[in-house]
Amino acid sequence: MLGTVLSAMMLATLAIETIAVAAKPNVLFIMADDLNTALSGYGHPQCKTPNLDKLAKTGVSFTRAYCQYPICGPSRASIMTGQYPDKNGVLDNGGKVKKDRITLPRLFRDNGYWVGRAGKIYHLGVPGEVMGGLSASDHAPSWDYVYNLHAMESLTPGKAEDLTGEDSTSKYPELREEWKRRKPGIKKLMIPGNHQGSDQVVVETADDNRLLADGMSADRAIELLRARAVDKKPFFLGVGFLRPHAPYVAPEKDFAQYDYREMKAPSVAEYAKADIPAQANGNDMQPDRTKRRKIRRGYYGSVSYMDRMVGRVLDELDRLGLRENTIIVFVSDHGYLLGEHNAWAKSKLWEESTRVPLIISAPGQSASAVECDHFVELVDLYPTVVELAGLPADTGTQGLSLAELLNTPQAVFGRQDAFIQVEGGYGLRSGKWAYMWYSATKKYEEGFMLFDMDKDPKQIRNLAANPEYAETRERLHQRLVERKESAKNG
Ligand SMILES: [Ca+2]
Repeated sequence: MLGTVLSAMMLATLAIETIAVAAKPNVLFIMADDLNTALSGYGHPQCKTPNLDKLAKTGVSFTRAYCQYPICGPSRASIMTGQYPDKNGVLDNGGKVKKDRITLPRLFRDNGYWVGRAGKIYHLGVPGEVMGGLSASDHAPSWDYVYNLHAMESLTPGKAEDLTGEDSTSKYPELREEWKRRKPGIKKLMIPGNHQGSDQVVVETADDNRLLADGMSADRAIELLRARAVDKKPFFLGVGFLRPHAPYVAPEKDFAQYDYREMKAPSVAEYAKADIPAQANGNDMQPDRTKRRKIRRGYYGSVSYMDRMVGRVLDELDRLGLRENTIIVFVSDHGYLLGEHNAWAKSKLWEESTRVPLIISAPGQSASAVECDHFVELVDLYPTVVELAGLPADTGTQGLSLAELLNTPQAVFGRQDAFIQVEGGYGLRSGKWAYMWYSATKKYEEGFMLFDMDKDPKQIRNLAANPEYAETRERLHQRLVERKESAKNG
């Protein structure tokens, strides 16, 4: 009799423990760097991302997700604080999140979670800081545990080709020796003549995860997941991959999937016709046709490598039996221009540099393998993850939770447009329109752009000066100013 009672009590205790664990779902927050929507699951015709496509089958893919600011530091700070850049004050890569801000990971720490990161979550200068083993823009109160990268990046042994900058590849062997001699965590390592992260350098390496930043992050993430499977602590793990951020350092086998001669590059002549303000012009890189194609191959090969590393982490999550109780977010900090608008890289309001892939797969969500076409912003991720985990809402966040959209992607949603900013300019994506406004500076006149995204998705015909659209422009301008004010003061 006593035995039966004890067993019943033990069972009851066990049941309570099970419920307690289920009440605290884990979070695996995966970020890519400078990844635009070049995912096969997002309909890209050339880039292959089988692992992310598989994740999308278990979750919701957001087709109109926009970053708040298309460069690393401000975008990442905005995601982690749940606040717009004008509110949290991080408006360039030198900015840092205030120590006392209850960031998304910090909120989980405060609620009894083990919280760690492997790789780049807050801003990290690629490749200089990575080669120097630094992480100067991190937010220490966010984490119980950090894994800082220290990798050779451009200097990794392999076949290197510089497609845009001053060709410094002949200096790589000597610099590699310097890298080996230096202690990590002291100083950035810079490559002479290189624009540190914007030059389009491709390095084809051996398939050795111990040499490559994303392989290192995946390895460490796997170790950390294994430790959580043992200690059973609920966790928030941020895994920050560097690729496809330039330099395009990845194994030869990932590049081998792409023949540069088959890469579809945008037409220089078509974009050259566009009437746009000077601020919207890209940088001065003007690679020739062959180089344009090789850059695409470099970018896509890097995306495929990153995708493979995401696959390793997700496979381990499955193997450990943690998947069912883990909220998975996959997102990029901003998009990337690969010659569209005759522009390169980021920091512009164009669609290619502001729109990002976003996939969320959470326990208990009823929608899977579906797309959601609502306009959403990366500032929305903070309240979304908090709601999914059942934590108390943080009053300082400005985003809207997407949790309901994971059950009903077409449900009515409070956000009707997306708001983006860059240095000197603001953008609004609304219905069929893309509207951008650059204010006047000492150097530039005030500039406007208006594109009909139904008829002109490549954003070539600027309608801002066309009197037929004056009313539309005025309406969008008012809305943009409204959004700008509420981003700062809301
Ligand atoms: Ca970035």
